[in-house]
Amino acid sequence: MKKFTSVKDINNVADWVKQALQLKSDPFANKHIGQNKTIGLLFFNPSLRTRMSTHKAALNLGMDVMVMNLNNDGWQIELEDGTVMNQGSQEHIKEAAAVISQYCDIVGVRTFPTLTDRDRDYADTVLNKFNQYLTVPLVSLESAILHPLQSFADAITIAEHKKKPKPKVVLSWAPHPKALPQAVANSFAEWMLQSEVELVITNPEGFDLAPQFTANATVTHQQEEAFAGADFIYAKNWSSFEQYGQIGKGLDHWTIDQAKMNLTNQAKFMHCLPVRRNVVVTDEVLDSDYSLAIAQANNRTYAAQTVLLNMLKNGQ
Ligand code: AN0
Ligand code: CP
Repeated sequence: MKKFTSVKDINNVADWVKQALQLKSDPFANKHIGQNKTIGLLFFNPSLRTRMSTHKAALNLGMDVMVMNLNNDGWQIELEDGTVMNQGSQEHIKEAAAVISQYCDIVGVRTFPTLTDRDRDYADTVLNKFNQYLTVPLVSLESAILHPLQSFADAITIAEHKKKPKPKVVLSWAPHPKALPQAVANSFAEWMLQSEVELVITNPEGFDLAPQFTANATVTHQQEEAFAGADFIYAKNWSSFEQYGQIGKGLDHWTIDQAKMNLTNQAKFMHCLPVRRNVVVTDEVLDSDYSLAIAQANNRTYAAQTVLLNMLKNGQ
């Protein structure tokens, strides 16, 4: 496996979830496989879960880990070919990726979108330039448009907690004061459409996700209608894809609270974290015993470990 940047890089979600649950039950079984192998984790943006869970996954496989915060500690990287580099950028991606490939056997990259230039963001330029110039396998640690390690962990969590073969899973938009990427939502939709679930997406008008990730999904602008009979409520804010990068105004009634959860089939509540309390979701829901947010974060380790194990076994 040369790259893990989307659900398209794996053949079967259910098989991968099974592998992850197997690893979770015996996390140190493959401790020898990563011996004398190094993973480099490159961050252009902040992270708690992705950084620590991917690090832990690598340690569980016996790997060495190098973490680099590229924005603060690295040279400013140029991505365009043929540029006269007499402005801000100090090092071209060609050299940076070639050098990093000598130090690392696997590389992870986190990069957020601009939320101002939709074409550039949806071309996933930073991730794809690394993919082009690295000579070792690449793991997305959340790109401008997708967050596959998160979605994989979410699929594992749903498999662990579902009470019927084909649960109703609702992805609900929720309010947020700042513009956020669509990556988590795009990716969750993409993975759920490849899973044995009934996916319903609910968001205000003007917040429909990119059709390339949501084709065949049911979309409704009526949140309460969507919640009826739901087995899982997955909350997430995203800024507008249509009015690119705009945030919602006057949409506070989209906050997820107990009254809305009462409309569901005793649904579990999910969120990728970090979450703004009493904006996205009320304390009562997040602190309830049906919230899976902390369990999802735990499964990030086993999602990452499954991906890294496949790369170590079949990466070349
Ligand atoms: C990011 C996002 O929405 O993509 C990362 C989530 C994993 N969230 C924030 O920036 C708050
Ligand atoms: N869920 C998630 O990816 O969290 P971090 O941004 O803290 O890594």
